[in-house]
Amino acid sequence: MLPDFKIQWYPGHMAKAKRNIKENLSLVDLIIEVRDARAPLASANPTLSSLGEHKKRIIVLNKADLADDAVTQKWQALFPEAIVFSGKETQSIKILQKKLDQIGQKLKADWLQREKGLRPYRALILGMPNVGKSTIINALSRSSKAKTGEKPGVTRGKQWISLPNGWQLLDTPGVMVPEAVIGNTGLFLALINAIEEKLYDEELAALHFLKWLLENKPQTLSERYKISNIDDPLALLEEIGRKRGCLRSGGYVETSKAALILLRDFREGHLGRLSLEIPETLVERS
Ligand SMILES: Nc1nc2c(ncn2[C@@H]2O[C@H](COP(=O)(O)OP(=O)(O)OP(=O)(O)O)[C@@H](O)[C@H]2O)c(=O)[nH]1
Ligand SMILES: [Mg+2]
Repeated sequence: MLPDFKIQWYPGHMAKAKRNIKENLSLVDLIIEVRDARAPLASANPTLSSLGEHKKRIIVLNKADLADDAVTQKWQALFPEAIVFSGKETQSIKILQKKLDQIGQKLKADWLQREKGLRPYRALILGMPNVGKSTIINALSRSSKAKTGEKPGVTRGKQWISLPNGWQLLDTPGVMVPEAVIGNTGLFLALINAIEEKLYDEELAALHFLKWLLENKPQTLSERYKISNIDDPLALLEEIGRKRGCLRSGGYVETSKAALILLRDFREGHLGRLSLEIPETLVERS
């Protein structure tokens, strides 16, 4: 039996995050909520969403290039308003740009009707750490003004970035939602690298991920690691370590290293396009 997967949250973090979001919301006309297309529910922001209930919102399912296309289409059918996005594909940038243009035109018409002066349209980019908020801003502004990086917590402070189409986007640090972590949510957040590594045990995350793969996508293991007849997560991690040269003298396998290889393989798409959450499984479970 694997021990439960747990995340060590900082107390007080959430209250500060809420205060920041409230402050930022008062500055903008629109919320662009970025989620990860591989886990659109785990990477949602239910608590924080309720703070901005009265603001217009666009949901962007980012990193679609890493998710299973067929599954993403199902999510799109459930959330027809959501924009499926990949920072790596120009087509999806155009779709988001068009959406912003439409909303901008509506705002302008409304301001003119109410005889209000014109000003730039403003949007707040909101989402869990590492979902790709800054990358989206850079894609839209065709610049690299927003700092991006493969670890969570890259954006530290607020930054306004202007787009050629009259919008100003407010980049913000990613926000975690500890209250919302139930079932596999914490594990999925760790896998998509939305949680700082010091807050959880990476080897345990890898073992839980292997258990999930065995139950949901066993072919991934044979395709990537050429392993097909092991059905115990720890034995599987050891075998991955053996195949990837994570060995110490005496044939001892460094499973902590093997865990990092597995996590990196998933995050960089080497396990193929893989969606962690699938609408059907959610329906079956409820
Ligand atoms: N494959 C893929 N990678 C992406 C995509 N969007 C962003 N990334 C990568 O994901 C990582 C995180 O991107 P950021 O834009 O820094 O994420 P963020 O949400 O601003 O993160 P914080 O500032 O830490 O909250 C970077 O390594 C990006 O290159 C995408 O659509 N596809
Ligand atoms: Mg950022």
